[in-house]
Amino acid sequence: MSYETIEVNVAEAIATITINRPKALNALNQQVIAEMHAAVDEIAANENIRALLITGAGDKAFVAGADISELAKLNPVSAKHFASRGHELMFKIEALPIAVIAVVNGFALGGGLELALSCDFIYAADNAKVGQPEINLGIIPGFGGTQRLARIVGRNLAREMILTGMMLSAEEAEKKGIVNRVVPAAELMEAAGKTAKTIARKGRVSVQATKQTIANGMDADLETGCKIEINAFALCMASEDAKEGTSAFLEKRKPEFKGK
Ligand code: CO8
Repeated sequence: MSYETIEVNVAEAIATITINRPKALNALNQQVIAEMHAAVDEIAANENIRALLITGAGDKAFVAGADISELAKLNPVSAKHFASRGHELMFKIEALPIAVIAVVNGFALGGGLELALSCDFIYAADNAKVGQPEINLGIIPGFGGTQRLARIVGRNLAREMILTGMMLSAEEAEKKGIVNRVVPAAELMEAAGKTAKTIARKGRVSVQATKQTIANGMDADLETGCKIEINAFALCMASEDAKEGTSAFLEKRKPEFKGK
């Protein structure tokens, strides 16, 4: 499939989606959201793809937010539709059975930070900046920022960030647990690619089970979360990958996971 506002590449089982509107700092307009939906569906349907990187074109921004020129024209009805489509996309990314790494190569603001937060984790360039500056536009985050950011950094820092619109440096974002790793800008893609390849070599069944178990348990109480884990663990044991992984260890060889 061909796209106008994003680029999708697949190499060595790793897909990369690059949001490609560098003149608007890769701002998310409705076309980007629609094309991202289609690209993520395509990736979900391709069993040969084992990890996904999401990044922005150019060296200045990952995504500087929703496209403000489009936002300015929304009424409550069209805003609800746009916000809902954005939320659906974030949930679709979270539900992918493969690892998804946000490669934050510059500003990740508003909808850009929300997109990054829907990925499994974030690697950021040392010059990146993250924030939820919607308050400066007289609005609030609309692609999940009030919810996912608070779950990651806690209620009080989320309140401070969203109420002030402050930007955090990559280093501060790493300290607060928003970013997993800060890398010199020139080495960012390579570092994320290396981690993607590491996860891509694991069994597809256990990668998916890990993601689902953490996601389903996060909002539950500890006992319920642990019950979810017990069931997922038992299901994993029915897979060929589990037999292969344990046999390979005992036979002192490298496992060859088939993803079944
Ligand atoms: N939307 C549209 N265009 C943008 C955006 C944006 N979010 N951000 C930057 N641009 C454009 C600028 O207008 C400019 O275009 P032009 O060259 O034609 O004038 C170009 O990108 C370069 O930007 P700047 O000249 O401003 O570059 P600076 O280096 O001076 O500043 C900043 C960089 C700090 C990133 C600055 O551009 C900025 O503050 N951008 C806006 C950040 C922002 O407020 N983001 C939040 C947007 S709202 C949002 O994300 C809500 C999400 C939920 C929506 C729910 C749907 C209903």
